[in-house]
Amino acid sequence: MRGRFITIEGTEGVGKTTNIEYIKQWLDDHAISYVSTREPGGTPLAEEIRQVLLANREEKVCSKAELLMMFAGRAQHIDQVIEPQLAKGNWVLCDRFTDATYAYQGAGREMGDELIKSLETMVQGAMRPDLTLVLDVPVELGLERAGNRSEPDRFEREKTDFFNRVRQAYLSMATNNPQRYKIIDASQSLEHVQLQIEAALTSFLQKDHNG
Ligand code: T5A
Repeated sequence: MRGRFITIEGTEGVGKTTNIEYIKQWLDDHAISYVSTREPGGTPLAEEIRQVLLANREEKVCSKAELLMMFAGRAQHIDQVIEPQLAKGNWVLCDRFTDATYAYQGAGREMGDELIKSLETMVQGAMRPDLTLVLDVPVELGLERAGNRSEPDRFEREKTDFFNRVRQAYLSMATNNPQRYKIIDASQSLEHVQLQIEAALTSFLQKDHNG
C-alpha cells in the first residue's frame, strides 16, 4: 500500500523542527515506517538550492527566480525521495512543501496563486499531501523564538507585514480545506502543542484505517 504524505507548515519559529521530533516518536510508537525530510532541500542537489535561497546577499533576488528555485528543488525532491518512498509504502514527513510557496511567494511576495498553480501541476501532477499540520503563532512570537535561536536568514529579515500575509494565507488554506489541514495553536506550551498534534495524528490514522 502507498505510504502517506504528511507536511508541517507555519511561519518562522512556530516550532516545526521541534515538533517533528515528537511526530517521529509517534510514528515509531505506531510501528509506521517513514522518512523525514524538508523543503527547500531533501536531496543533495535540493540542499544546494536551499543554501542559495537562504543566503543573505547584496543582489536582490527577484520573486520569479525565487519561485522557480523552490520548484526546481521540489521537482528533484519528489523524483528522488518523496515518490519512491511513498511507492514503497513508507510515510513521508516533510518540513514544509508547496503550501509554503502559496504562503511565502504567493501571499508574502504578493505573486498571487495562478503561476504557482501551474508550476504545481507541472511538477506534482495530482500529488498533494494527505495531511498538513499548520502550526500557528502570532508573527511576533514566532520571530522572537526564531531570533533567539540563530542569525536571521534572507527570509527572516522580511518585515512583519510580509509574515502577517504568510500567516493569513496559511490560515485561509486550512480553513478552506479542513479535510486535509489541521490548525495547531502553537503559541501554547510544548506539552499542549504536542497534545493537539497527537489528536490530529490519531484522528488521521483512524480515518485512514476506515478507508
Ligand atoms: N520557503 C520555504 C519559501 O519561501 N517557500 C517555500 O516554498 C518553502 C518550502 C526556510 C525558509 O524558506 C521559506 C520559508 C522559510 O523562511 P525553514 O528552514 O523551514 O524554511 O524555516 P524556518 O521557519 O525558519 O524554520 P525554523 O527552523 O526557523 O523554525 P521552526 O522549525 O518552525 O522552529 P523551531 O522548532 O526551530 O523552534 C524555534 C524556537 O522556538 C522554541 C524552540 O525550542 C526553538 O528555540 N519553541 C518553543 N518555545 C516555547 N513554546 C513552544 N511551544 C515552542 N516551540 C518551539
